Amino acid sequence: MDFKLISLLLSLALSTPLITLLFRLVMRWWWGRLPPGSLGLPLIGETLQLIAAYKTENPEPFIDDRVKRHGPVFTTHVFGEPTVFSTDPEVNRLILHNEGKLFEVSYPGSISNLLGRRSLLLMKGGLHKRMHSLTMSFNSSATIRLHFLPHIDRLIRLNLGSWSGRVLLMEEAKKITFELTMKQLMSFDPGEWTESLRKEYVLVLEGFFTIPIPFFSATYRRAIGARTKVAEALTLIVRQRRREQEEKGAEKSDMLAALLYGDDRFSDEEIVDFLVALLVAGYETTSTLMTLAVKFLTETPLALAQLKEEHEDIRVKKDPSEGLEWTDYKSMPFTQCVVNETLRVANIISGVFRRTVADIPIKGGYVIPKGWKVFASFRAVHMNPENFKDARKFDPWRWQNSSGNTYTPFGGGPRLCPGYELARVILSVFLHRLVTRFSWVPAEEDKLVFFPTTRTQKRYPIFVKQLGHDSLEMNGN
Ligand SMILES: *[C@@H]1O[C@H](CO)[C@@H](O)[C@H](O)[C@H]1NC(C)=O
Ligand SMILES: *[C@@H]1O[C@H](CO)[C@@H](O)[C@H](O)[C@H]1NC(C)=O
Ligand SMILES: CC(=O)N[C@H]1CO[C@H](CO)[C@@H](O)[C@@H]1O
Repeated sequence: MDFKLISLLLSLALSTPLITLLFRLVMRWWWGRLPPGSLGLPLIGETLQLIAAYKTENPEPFIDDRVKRHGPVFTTHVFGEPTVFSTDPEVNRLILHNEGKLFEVSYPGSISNLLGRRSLLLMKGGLHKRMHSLTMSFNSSATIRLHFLPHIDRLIRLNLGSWSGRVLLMEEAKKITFELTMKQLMSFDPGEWTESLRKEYVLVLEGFFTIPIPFFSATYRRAIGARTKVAEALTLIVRQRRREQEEKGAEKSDMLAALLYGDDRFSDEEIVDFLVALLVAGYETTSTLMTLAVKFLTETPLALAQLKEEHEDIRVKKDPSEGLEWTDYKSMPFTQCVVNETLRVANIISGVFRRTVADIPIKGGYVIPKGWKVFASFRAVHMNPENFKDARKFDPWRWQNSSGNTYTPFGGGPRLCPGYELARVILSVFLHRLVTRFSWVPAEEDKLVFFPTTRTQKRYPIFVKQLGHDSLEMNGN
């Protein structure tokens, strides 16, 4: 992080309170019916307050204060631009469902450089539609059931097989999700090559949140370098698979096969950017989800006990060497409540940025001007006691009675996250193998933070102990 630079800017800005005041008055006059709010300091706006709040376990005050002062939709200035911030489920729905019509996707330039110009997150219009429907087809239950479930189960067992004593849960979860993603995308089994690619990947990801001033950041430059290496490695794979296809025809049934052999004729560059983006999407979010589910369960012993019971029932009915089947996955109702509640409390995707393509009237008689940045906060909706009783409490049982119609853990509309079904299956299988094989206790106190990404500060170290019944079996294969 470029703290020196930030503090320099800060002192510069603080020395000019008059300019701030003037700026605000001009903004108010110019934009008339803009949702109320404060733009904070010139240049950096309220970015520092936002970051400070999200670095604690309790970021709610940043939003709550502003909602109290200005209402559920307010104007602020974060990450280099004035931004309309929505905490209102109705306005969020408007934003998500009018993608491509009234709003378009918009991320800071530093992020687009890392993802690649052609990545799914940044794509617009027809190309996005084609790529998205392709990934959505991979989300379908049938594909997961037929092609991925056996691999998911096998790779998770293989990884858990090497656990003993102290385990850094977040690191292990990342290793598992990376291996799973490589398998799904390109049919690669874990090995030295995937592990060295993963190391480069970690560098790319570190670059993601070095905003606000990426140009000066060493981390960011290193990330761009790492991205080039990852892209080169993937380009070789794509070329090789194209050659194989010309010689032998399509043999594999992974994502790369769908990209290469479909009717869309994607270029190598398009495919590589797409793969990079999918690796980013799967890797960080799914592994965080796995880690936090375990953390929340550990802190809620009643829920853990009920979850264990559900999975023991499945375990005793099966031969130890047998893999999990789709019917097993479908007989985990309480696990699904745990998955939903983990997603709600953790808010791994805390919201989405968009840009307006027209003046957009919203409730309260306000107008978001054309070309403005908006942020639809999912977190604010999920943490609002009006939508969820005792909103800060991890309470999986709440899902037994309600389906939560303000609940959007994976976004929605045309950009609904394509991996959501897959993430649910991975987490469910992981929990099954974990609770039927190990007991554990936290090795250290660890804290949840939300910036730069949602994670625990110490990567959640735990001590694991094998349970008696399967010490001789289940060594994976
Ligand atoms: C769910 O509903 C049942 C019956 O309607 C009720 O007894 C139970 O307390 C409810 N559970 C929760 C968590 O609200
Ligand atoms: C979990 O949330 C989804 C919405 O994403 C909902 O359709 C589903 O019914 C919920 N599951 C449970 C067990 O409540
Ligand atoms: C659960 C779900 O949304 N499945 C979708 C996955 O993709 C297929 C094919 O595009 C859709 O038909 C499914 O509805």
